[in-house]
Amino acid sequence: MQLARPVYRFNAALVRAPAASVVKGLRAVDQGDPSYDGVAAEHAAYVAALREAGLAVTVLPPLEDFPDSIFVEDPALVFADGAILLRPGSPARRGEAVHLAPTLRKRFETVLELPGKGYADGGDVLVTDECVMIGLSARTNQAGAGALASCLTKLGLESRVVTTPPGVLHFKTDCSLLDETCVLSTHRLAACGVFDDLDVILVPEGEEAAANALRINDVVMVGSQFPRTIEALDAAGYSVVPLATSEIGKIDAGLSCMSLRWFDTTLTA
Ligand code: CIR
Repeated sequence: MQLARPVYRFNAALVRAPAASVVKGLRAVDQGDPSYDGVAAEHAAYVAALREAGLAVTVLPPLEDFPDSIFVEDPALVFADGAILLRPGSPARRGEAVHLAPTLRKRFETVLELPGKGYADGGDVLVTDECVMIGLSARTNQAGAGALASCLTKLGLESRVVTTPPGVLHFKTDCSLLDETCVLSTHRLAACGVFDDLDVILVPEGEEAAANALRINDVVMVGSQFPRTIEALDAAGYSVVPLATSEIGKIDAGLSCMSLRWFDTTLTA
């Protein structure tokens, strides 16, 4: 793909403040509800870290009817040249895209809507220098992946449909991009062969949830409760920003899913 700038270079982001209902967010394994105050504190620290990394962050108001709407990356995708409104795989989350649409239409000239009836979550999409990887999962089916690929083509982006290991919520639950040539991945995902053309740093056993890190500009944000992953990234030369994710982790979230990030050429900063 011909990208105008590094794939992790951003200057703008959209997030949504948590609603009180966030404590009832979806989860695969119930470890008890997160506390609202705990989620709000982790979210506030995340927004501060995005700003510190150089992004102009817009915070959208909470949506009580959608406990998981804090995870704005699932109902939409954004790129420098346009946005895509998705159809989330979880029926409880399908209405979230409608609430993002007006904001995206204000910011992007091109806003595509996923055609057909398939479903796709942004959490299943990893953008690399070479292509956009779309992971099939319980939240993204073949029809949705095909429809998404057609939208990406319209935005001039190449894509590849890959699989997510069984039991893993989203493709990006188990991986993140570190730079043009390297990804952070769990062993189980890397073993599927999806990253054979890239360098891979494996998260240490027992720290699988650390794989959902977030490279933005000069830093890599990583869950602060994963010391061995932080050490490995540090040793590899990355500038690590540890962020607490233990409360949002109770509703299966990591760092990438709480924002939509892009490079806005109309911003001068
Ligand atoms: C859900 O199950 O949809 C939310 N509780 C967590 C979504 C996290 N999103 C992501 O990793 N992309």
